[in-house]
Amino acid sequence: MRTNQPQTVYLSEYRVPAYLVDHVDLRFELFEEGARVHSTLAVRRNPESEDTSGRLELDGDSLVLEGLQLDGRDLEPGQYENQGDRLVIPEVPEQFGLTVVTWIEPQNNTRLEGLYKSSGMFCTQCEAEGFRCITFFPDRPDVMARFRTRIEADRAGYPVLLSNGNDVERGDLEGGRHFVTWEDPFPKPCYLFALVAGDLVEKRDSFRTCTGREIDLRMYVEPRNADKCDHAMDSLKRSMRWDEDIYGREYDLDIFMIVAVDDFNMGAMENKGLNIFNSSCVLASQDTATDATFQRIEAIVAHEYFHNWSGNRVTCRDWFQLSLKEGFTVFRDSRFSADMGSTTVKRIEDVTLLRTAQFAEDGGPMAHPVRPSSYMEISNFYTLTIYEKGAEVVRMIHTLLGPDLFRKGSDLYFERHDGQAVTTDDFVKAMEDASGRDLTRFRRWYEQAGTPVVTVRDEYDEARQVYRLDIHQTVPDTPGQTGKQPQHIPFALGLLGADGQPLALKLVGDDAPPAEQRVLELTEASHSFEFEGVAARPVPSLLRDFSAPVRVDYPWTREQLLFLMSHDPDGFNRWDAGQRLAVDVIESLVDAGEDAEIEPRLVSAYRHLLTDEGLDQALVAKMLQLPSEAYLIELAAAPRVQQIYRARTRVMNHLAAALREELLACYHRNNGGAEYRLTSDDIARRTLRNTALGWLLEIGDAEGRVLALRQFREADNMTDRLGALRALVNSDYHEDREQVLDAFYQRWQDDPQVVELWFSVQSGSTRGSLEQVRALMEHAAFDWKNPNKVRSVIGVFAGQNLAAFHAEDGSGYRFLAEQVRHLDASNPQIAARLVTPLTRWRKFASVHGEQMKAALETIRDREGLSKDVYEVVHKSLAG
Ligand code: B3K
Ligand code: ZN
Repeated sequence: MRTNQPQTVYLSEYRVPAYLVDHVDLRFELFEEGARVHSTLAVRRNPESEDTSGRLELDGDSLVLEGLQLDGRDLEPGQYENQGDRLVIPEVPEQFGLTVVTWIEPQNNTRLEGLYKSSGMFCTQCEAEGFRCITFFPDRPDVMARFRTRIEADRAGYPVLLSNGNDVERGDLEGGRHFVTWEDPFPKPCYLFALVAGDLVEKRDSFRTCTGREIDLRMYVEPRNADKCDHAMDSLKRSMRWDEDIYGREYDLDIFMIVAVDDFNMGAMENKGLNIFNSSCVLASQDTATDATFQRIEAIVAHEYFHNWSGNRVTCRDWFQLSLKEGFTVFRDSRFSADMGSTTVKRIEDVTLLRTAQFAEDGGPMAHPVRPSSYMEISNFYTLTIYEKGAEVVRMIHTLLGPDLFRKGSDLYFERHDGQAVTTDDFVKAMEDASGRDLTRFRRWYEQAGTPVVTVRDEYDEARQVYRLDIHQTVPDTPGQTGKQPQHIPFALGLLGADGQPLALKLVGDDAPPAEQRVLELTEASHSFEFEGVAARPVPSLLRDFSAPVRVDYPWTREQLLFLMSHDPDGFNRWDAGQRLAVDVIESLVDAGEDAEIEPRLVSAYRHLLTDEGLDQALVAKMLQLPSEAYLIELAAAPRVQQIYRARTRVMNHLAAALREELLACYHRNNGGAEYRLTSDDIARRTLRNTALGWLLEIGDAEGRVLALRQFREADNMTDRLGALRALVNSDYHEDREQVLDAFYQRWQDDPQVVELWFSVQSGSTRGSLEQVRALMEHAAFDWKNPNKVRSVIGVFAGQNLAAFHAEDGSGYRFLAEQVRHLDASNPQIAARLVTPLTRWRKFASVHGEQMKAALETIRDREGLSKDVYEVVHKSLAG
């Protein structure tokens, strides 16, 4: 068991830094046995600080201190104190130069924070607190400095040497070594520092900005990946154009670089001018990447690029403000993706993630506000709440202000705070000042955790021709927060008449001209809205386009849902009505006997979707997906996973059997031999045919099997090849399953990204067992040091193969706990992420809950537990 409890950091204890650093001069000597880092800082006392003690404190982690000089003079042992995680110099002048020399071992760095090696190359990850693993430094985002970086390494092994900014000098050194010096003219926090050294090929392109500047775009990848850069490069250029068009933001440096590395804890990192990407989030070709991967790459390239303004030029004052940059940037990349493809489909995908995973987080032991007020380990707060709910909060401001005032607000924000480290409140203030709107109550979205529940009841008064909505909101208690205040909720809605036509909405006592959609603003616990001139009881279409991240409680009947499914002009709500209907049908079967009837109207609704070619096929492709088990579990108060799994499978099999002919027709209709393209239409066609194939194989259809085997052999792209593989792996055709898995591996074993897909198809298959997952971990391609492999086997098993993870005997929980204990020693960040499914133990029925809790306790009792895992496990077990 860990003996010393990690410290909690509180927002209320924020103080401005006592010392500022204006300039950092870095020199890296890179060797196989380690690296020596020479750092010279131009330091001065912060005039805004009340701390006049003259004491300088720098952060450090796992550093060997080799030298320390103040204004060129060596400091004697008594003049400083090296506490390991802190270097203290008790007396420093008002202004001085400090030189620190440290020795580090990147080749042994398995945490992948700071400077480390991946596939033979050196690379860095400094956000949030990785820079302190490189040298002693005030490692906090409100210390912004200009960086100059000289990298020295063996020329043959590391021909490419990169850092932030512009390369200003290069040359040869003795012993076959060389150097490059980089200078970044923009002051930045150290979390945006980056360095890369390796044997990489360069792909070049360029972009002309709105003011006519030519920007040099470069991608650096391992030679074997040279043909997988085009999509990322195109995505980058589209992002640059979009940020100019929509936000008026022009790129500032003359070079923009992207590097792909295989071992990376997350998706990518927005280092100034030198973005570093997880290979799986940047490399793609038609042959190796699925449609989903192509889309993910476009979104992540855009996200990191957009950070150049929302994150780098204007950064966070402290890590409690993380959503300032992440929420805003996710909002930006989400709108970008919507503009590049289908707005409705993108909204459906965002809301699916939010409702399945963020709502679960908000209802669990790690629930925290968009702006948290405390943490132990900041790495644990790169959460769905900070990112996705944070984006929803910005989106609500956009809805309340409208696009023009929102743009005015973002212009003011960028102008007012360029070059500063600021707070979420500064962001809201800029929006308020530019629009003249009062967002006082709206700020509660940043302060209160938990998903609000909006209860809607309605009444129709035929005599008065008035339709009334009574709306009530509550925000549930979360750990450490009770008795919450009402939040400011934009609630978009429309009303449909019996003929399916939208009604013109006119509120009693309101002068606004009638409109087919209104955004009601909920600011109190309860409101009543009366609509006049309503000739008959309408069907309400509530929370259109999911205008706020809330749960809506309204007693929908199946008739109403079927009606909305085919008539709602809001595409999102048409999809949502289908989801609600399917949820209702599946839930009603959870406790029913095997012979209970399955709602026949669900079959006809799906038949309609499959056969009416006039419908938007991208939307149909989404509407045909049944709600996931994870979502059904999230919705249930005390979920019984096995019963939910069986009920959902029954519905799927029933639909597949009843609609066999339609599925075959849908498959053939969408199986054109056309050239592979990434348009929404083409993506929809591939989704439809692979969905059809999956359902046919689910019921063991012989014709479906033949089609899948042929598609597997003949596909000219990874989406279809993987679609066929997945369908066969999820079928009862065991021999085929083994054959295609083997053939696939033989063909793609040298491509790590494809091998990750191969792993996840198996570990996420509900036909797969825990033994099979254990066998995958013994496979030659599995690598504990590579986070992608760990995620694609262990993470996917616990997150997608829910029937096996929640096995009655508790074996899935014990398995996960065992892997977390193992991984914590080498990579605490990834270990802490893996714990997530166990943290939800209180939600599950008694036996499961107890088994999950017991598994958590075995993690808690591990000796030398990391701060990351300590925080998650202790908060989950508390209370
Ligand atoms: N800002 C990085 C995330 C860093 C995570 C550090 N544990 C990627 C992004 O959100 O763009
Ligand atoms: Zn980000």
